[in-house]
This record gives sequence, structure tokens and C-alpha cells, in this order.
Amino acid sequence: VRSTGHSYEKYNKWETIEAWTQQVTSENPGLISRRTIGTTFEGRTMYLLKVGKAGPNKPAIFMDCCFHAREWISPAFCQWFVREAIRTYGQEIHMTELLDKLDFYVLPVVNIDGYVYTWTKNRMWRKTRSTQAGTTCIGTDPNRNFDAGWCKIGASRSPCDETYCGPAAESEKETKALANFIRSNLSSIKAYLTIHSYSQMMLYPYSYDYKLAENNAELNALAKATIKELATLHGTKYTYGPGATTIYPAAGGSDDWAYDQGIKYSFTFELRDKGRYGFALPESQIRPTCEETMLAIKYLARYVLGH
Ligand code: ING
Ligand code: ZN
Repeated sequence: VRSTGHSYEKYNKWETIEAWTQQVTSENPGLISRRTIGTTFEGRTMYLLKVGKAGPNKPAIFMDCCFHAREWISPAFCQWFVREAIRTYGQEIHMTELLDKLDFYVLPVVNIDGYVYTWTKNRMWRKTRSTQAGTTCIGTDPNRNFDAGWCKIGASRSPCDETYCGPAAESEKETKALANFIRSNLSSIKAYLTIHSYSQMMLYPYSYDYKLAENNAELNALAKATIKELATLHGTKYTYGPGATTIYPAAGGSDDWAYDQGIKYSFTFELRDKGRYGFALPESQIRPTCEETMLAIKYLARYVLGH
């Protein structure tokens, strides 16, 4: 019999994650606050955790997980990150300094409806679960739904496809809520991080075009140093580069959109593995994957804090 309780080394169903957001907040009032940024197509609540020591005019780093429903290691990492932040604050000098000087906004599950569907009906579901008139096909790819070269390349106009860009940019309640939050907090958000799987890559703009970001050289050097840090723990190898040439051209992604909003440090992480298990990454790999990714995020955050 499987326990229904929360575990950082297991994949947790949405109801368990939802209860965890409440519990971790009430147990750490000095470091975590929780707010609602919207509701999903099926009416579930989107909770955003703000992690950091209270202080005036703090810069922030925004990180989201689980755009794509089947990428289960992604929400596992967001939970792990919050636990490590509270566990090591006041213990480890770098985390202490990070939380003293900046806030992390953590959105543990963007695509909650899709995630629920992967637990109940189809483990390999990717998209949201929105319906629309004129088709029986369900769902939009949330990472093709942002207003960044929307639907011009590497995305589909057919509602039945896995990379359907939606009827319009920000047509999904989930992407609209995320975009609205970022637009409202642009003056404080210094970095945007979005966690996907799999393929072990660290991507930065652009994916919607073959053009390079204005600070491409800096992003390249930062990605190189970050994946080097990640590899120190278990030797896990990542590749890195602009999305279009490193993974594939794809318009409407959140990292490109955030970058064009003026957030100069914008990255997509593709966590383990490289295809042996793919989306069905065994629970035994949650710990090593999260530990090494933690090193990467902390390294990146220290860099952003210093720039
Ligand atoms: N990969 C991303 C996807 O949405 C990506 C790659 C990153 C596309 C950034 C566009 C922008 O296809 C996965 N695994 O979802
Ligand atoms: Zn993805």
C-alpha cells in the first residue's frame, strides 16, 4: 500500500503538492509566503510561493515547474528547491546570503490540470486540458502559447497536435496568470527560470528565431559555468546554447517572452535524463537529479545577485 503523504523523493500527486504548499508555508512563516495567481481551466488554484527573508526592495528570481504535464521530475525539483532553501538557510553561507538578499518566486506546477491527467488517465500527456468550440481535441502547449513570435515556427495551428500554439497568445488561463504576474513584477524580477525535462540542456533565447540575444556572450559564459558546477556532483553532462540551434526552433516559449520583457537572465533547464527513461525517470533519480540541479540554480542565483 502506497502512502498518500508527501515525500521529496517520490512523485507527488497534485492534491499532495497543494497540501504541501500550505504546510511548508505555515511551518516557515519567516521565509515563505503563499499567494494565488490564478485558476486553471478546470478550476484548480495556482499557488505561488515567495521564498526569502523579508526586506525592502529585494530583487527576485522567478522559477516555474511543470509546464508540461508528463515531465514529473520538474515539479519534484521545485519542491526540493523550497525544502533545501528552508533547510539550509542559516546553515550554509551561500543560501543564507541568497535568501537575505533576494526572493525566489516558485510556481511548483504551472499546468495543474495536465499533471492531474497524467496521474489519472494518460501518463504521457503534455498539454493543458482546455477545450474549445469546433474541435474535440483537447489542450494547448503552454510553451507555445506566449507572445514571442507566437506560432511562427516549431508550433502547430492544429488543436490535435502536441505543439498546438492555442487560438491566440496567452489563450490559456495558466499562461495568462503567469504572464500577468511577471508583467506586474518586472521591476524586481532579475532572472526567469523554467524547468522542463528531458535531455540535459541549459537553453537561453532565442528559440523563436535564429537571432542571438543582445547579451548572448554573457549567457553563453554563464551557462557554461553553471553546467560545469552541476557536473561536479555526479558528472552529469549538459549541453547548452540558444534554443533554436541547441534543441530546435520553437516559437511562443516562456523564456523568450520573459527575455523580451527585459529579463536579461532567462533560461530553460531540461533535466535528466537523455532518453533511457525519458519522462518516466525512476524515483531513485529524484535525489541525485535535484541535488545537482540545486548546485546549478544556486550558482546562477549568486551570479545574478552580483550583476
Ligand atoms: N522542451 C521545450 C519545449 O517546449 C523549448 C524546449 C525551450 C522550446 C524553450 C521553446 C523554448 O519543447 C521540452 N522538453 O518541453
Ligand atoms: Zn517541457
